Amino acid sequence: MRSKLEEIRKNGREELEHAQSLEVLNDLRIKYLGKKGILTQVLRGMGALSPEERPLIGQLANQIKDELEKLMTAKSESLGREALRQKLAAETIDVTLPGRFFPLGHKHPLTLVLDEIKSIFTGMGFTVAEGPEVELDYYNFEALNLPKDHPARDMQDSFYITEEMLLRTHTSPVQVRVMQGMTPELPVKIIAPGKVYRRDDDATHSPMFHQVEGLLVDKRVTFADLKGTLLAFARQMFGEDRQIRLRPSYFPFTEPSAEVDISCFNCGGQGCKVCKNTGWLEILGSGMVHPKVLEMSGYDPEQVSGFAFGMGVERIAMLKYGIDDLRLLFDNDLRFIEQF
Ligand code: 2U9
Repeated sequence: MRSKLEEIRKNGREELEHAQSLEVLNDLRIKYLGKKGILTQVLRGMGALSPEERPLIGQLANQIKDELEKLMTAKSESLGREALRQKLAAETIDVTLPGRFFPLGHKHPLTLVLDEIKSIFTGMGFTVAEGPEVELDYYNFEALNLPKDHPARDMQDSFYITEEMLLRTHTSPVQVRVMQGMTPELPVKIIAPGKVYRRDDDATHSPMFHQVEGLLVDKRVTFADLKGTLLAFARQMFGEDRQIRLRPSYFPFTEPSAEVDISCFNCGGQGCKVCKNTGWLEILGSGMVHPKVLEMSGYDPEQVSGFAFGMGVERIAMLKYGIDDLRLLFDNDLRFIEQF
């Protein structure tokens, strides 16, 4: 038994010495130390030994088992190191190659303009309010002094979902929701940016476009406050030497109402191609909130007053960047978008 064990030790050492791969090493582990391995078989046969011999042989077998295990661990480490060395030697990295180019995206011109408008008004103390694009007829029309039979509804031919629900035609319903949510608290001082939908589609109209509307309701708000606020906006957006001009207009939700023009930033008001020789460019609509609109949203028109305005973001972007076709803003042609 002793000589058999010594032979296992000798063969094991030799075979391990010559193992050239982790696979061969694994086979040897099974061959010598596995459940049906050579050493295990010998240990199983120890029952036939005399009681004096048994502990001595057992001790020797365990010694050999330990030795072979240690040799296997050492061999496994050295084979692993060698495999890694060979892998690294075969792998050539050319550090002189140019790096990979990851193009960085940037903001769409409409987002740039929207961000700038928001920043100008938040700088004047307005808060940004948002609301649903699928809206109830009540918030979109009724509460804005546009009852069912009002002729001005025709100008905003809409996409209806049901008789009482539609895609909002302006962001005014957001202001109505905010007013009704906070009445009688003052001031209401918000802008409402977002997508709006109308049945229009040509070089200057798209069925979906963006608006920013503004609303200030407080005690003693006057037309002069409206004019001062819009002048400050025009100058920050289009240049410090801009002038504004207000022309009488009509909206069902404001009274009086006014269209707002800025002096042409291209010619300074002399007349040129950009302003079609008028010296002025129309940028937004505005007015004092109609007493009925205040009343319907829970404010007493005898106690408070307000101004409101609205602008089309696409129109502002087209003016600011000299874009002549609205559709360019929605085509997503990188040759166009990358210019901003
Ligand atoms: C409430 C009360 C009044 C919002 C206003 C305009 C004038 C206006 C147009 C500009 C170009 C729409 O995109 S456009 O076609 N808008 O001229 N909008 S006053 O008035 C409000 C809004 C909410 C409660």
